[in-house]
Amino acid sequence: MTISLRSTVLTALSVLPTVQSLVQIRAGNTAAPVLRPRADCAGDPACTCDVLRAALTGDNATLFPSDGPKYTDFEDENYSAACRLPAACIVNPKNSQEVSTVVKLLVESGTKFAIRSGGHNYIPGFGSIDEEGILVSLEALNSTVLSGDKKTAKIGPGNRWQDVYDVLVPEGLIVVGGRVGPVGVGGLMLGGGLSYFATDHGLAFDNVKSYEVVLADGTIVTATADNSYSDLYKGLRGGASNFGIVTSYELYTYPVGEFYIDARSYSLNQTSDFLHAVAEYQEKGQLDPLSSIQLVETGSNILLLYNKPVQQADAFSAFYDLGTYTPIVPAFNGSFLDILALTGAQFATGDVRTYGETFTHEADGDMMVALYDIFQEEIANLPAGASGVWVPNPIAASVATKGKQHGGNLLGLEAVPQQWYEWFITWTDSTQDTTIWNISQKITQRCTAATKAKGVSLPYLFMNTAGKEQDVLNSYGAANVATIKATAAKYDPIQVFQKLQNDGFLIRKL
Ligand SMILES: Cc1cc2nc3c(=O)[nH]c(=O)nc-3n(C[C@H](O)[C@H](O)[C@H](O)COP(=O)(O)OP(=O)(O)OC[C@H]3O[C@@H](n4cnc5c(N)ncnc54)[C@H](O)[C@@H]3O)c2cc1C
Ligand SMILES: *[C@@H]1O[C@H](CO)[C@@H](O)[C@H](O)[C@H]1NC(C)=O
Ligand SMILES: *[C@@H]1O[C@H](CO)[C@@H](O)[C@H](O)[C@H]1NC(C)=O
Ligand SMILES: *[C@@H]1O[C@H](CO)[C@@H](O)[C@H](O)[C@H]1NC(C)=O
Ligand SMILES: *[C@@H]1O[C@H](CO)[C@@H](O)[C@H](O)[C@H]1NC(C)=O
Ligand SMILES: *[C@@H]1O[C@H](CO)[C@@H](O)[C@H](O)[C@H]1NC(C)=O
Ligand SMILES: CC(=O)N[C@H]1CO[C@H](CO)[C@@H](O)[C@@H]1O
Repeated sequence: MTISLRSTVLTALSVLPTVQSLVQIRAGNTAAPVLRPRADCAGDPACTCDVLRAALTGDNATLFPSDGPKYTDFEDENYSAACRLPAACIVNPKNSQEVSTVVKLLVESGTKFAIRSGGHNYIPGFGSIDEEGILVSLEALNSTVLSGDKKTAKIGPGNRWQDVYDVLVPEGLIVVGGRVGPVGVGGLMLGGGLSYFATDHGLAFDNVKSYEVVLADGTIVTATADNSYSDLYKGLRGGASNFGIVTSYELYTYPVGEFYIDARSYSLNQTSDFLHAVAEYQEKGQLDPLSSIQLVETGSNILLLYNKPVQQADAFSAFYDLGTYTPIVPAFNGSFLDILALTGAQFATGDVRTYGETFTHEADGDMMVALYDIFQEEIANLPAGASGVWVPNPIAASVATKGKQHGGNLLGLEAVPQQWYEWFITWTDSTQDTTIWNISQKITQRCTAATKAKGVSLPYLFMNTAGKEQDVLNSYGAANVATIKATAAKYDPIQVFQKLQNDGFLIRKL
């Protein structure tokens, strides 16, 4: 299907007149072109693409399908192959002024668009759009600049976390960001952001000092906790892409030294004991804010991390007590970059399609085992070539209280130990998409029903791992939804980000 859509676009483009004759009218003697989008650009993304090609300068600024491999290199950035859609063109603005130019032109011409930072969201249509619209790729906004006093860093949304940490860790610093190197900054920061420092510092977006945002009218504003855009600042701690395009995140830095790093694999026969150990860790070990764990894959692979060089950490006694395991690497003291080296290689892209969903429950070992069994039952129905991955994320009560201490967010989190699930299915054959979707729905329905039946269900849905039709914003509670709506009404009164944005966790869907 993709190929025939592409050739349709190619054919359409080949009959268009040249760009310059359409759009550049010079104003007096100044070199700057005044852009006059043709009135008949309305509803015609290819026409708007021509206007954009004239407006943005430099390499790869506007790429058409007819640009061949250059275009496909940028189309293919998405993590899930199901998200590689053939946009009419891809624009790569180089700075916030160019993002502003793009927004103004999209609005004037009424052209549909999608915003993409790292492309790791795996819902087709969120960070991607087909030939009915334009993909605004923020990849070129990829700088990481440490402040003079090194207390904060300004980070472009187009960065991958690996590049951010490569700059900061040699300075003895980290920011509260992603756990896996190739993941994008822009989307992760909007959804909250789960790091190895959540117990100690809260979510990634609880640690933002300021946001630079391009609003619907093209103005570029900086929002902080106490300037005149403090409501926008607060709104962005939950309201995601409902208000504007974030062009920079200024994050607080924290000192970092060596970590205790222990990557282990327990036998699948021990899964029940292993999941109970996770629950026990949440009860006791996780109270130590220097500790964190990451479950790596279905079954019992785990990363035990301690933010200090130690021989062993009492926080992990529930795991030490489990007995036999296979070391993935023997425990060592290493740098934060060593952790990324361990996790980064786990995730294949290429032609792999990915889809997953989320749900939340209060920490409870027996519940975890029952849910794992449901997942195993359901993925037994997957078609050939597909497989499932089950990842509970243990969240400490302090994630909610730290968020409050850092000014508060709009997620409506309860201060109790809890599990945020992230499970996903990978496959390659696109004819299996509907089957996978159906099985995914069943997994979420059955797991949610089981947590409700036991009275341990929590309403919160983690945006960063949520599925297409999950009611993420409503899971934050009515008062927080009202705040998000009021913020959107104030900063986007003509509803550009509702009417022209392709998809997302948008208030138009509530
Ligand atoms: C292998 C892997 C590991 C992961 N690890 C973690 C983890 O450790 N912690 C965690 O919290 N999450 C994690 N995630 C989930 C991740 O946070 C989401 O996939 C997130 O969407 C990725 O951000 P991105 O910039 O790559 O996404 P994109 O797909 O580019 O964007 C996601 C959404 O945000 C919107 N958006 C992006 N940038 C902007 C912007 N600047 N302004 C306005 N809207 C924007 C997009 O339109 C889209 O709707 C992981 C995902 C994968 C696949
Ligand atoms: C333009 O894109 C190509 C990939 O097709 C890449 O090799 C090149 O480095 C890009 N140029 C810039 C300035 O990003
Ligand atoms: C940042 O983006 C520019 C322009 O797209 C590219 O040339 C450069 O290689 C990127 N830097 C990193 C660290 O990815
Ligand atoms: C797991 O259990 C099965 C069935 O009880 C047994 O055959 C197998 O040897 C066990 N494997 C390990 C690694 O203990
Ligand atoms: C890490 O360093 C500490 C302090 O030097 C040391 O006591 C400990 O044995 C080291 N841990 C490992 C796993 O090597
Ligand atoms: C998916 O579910 C829908 C609705 O229940 C059903 O009509 C359809 O046949 C299912 N498709 C597949 C491939 O399982
Ligand atoms: C960033 C990334 O993973 N790009 C890959 C996308 O998929 C194509 C094939 O479909 C690969 O060639 C790219 O390397």
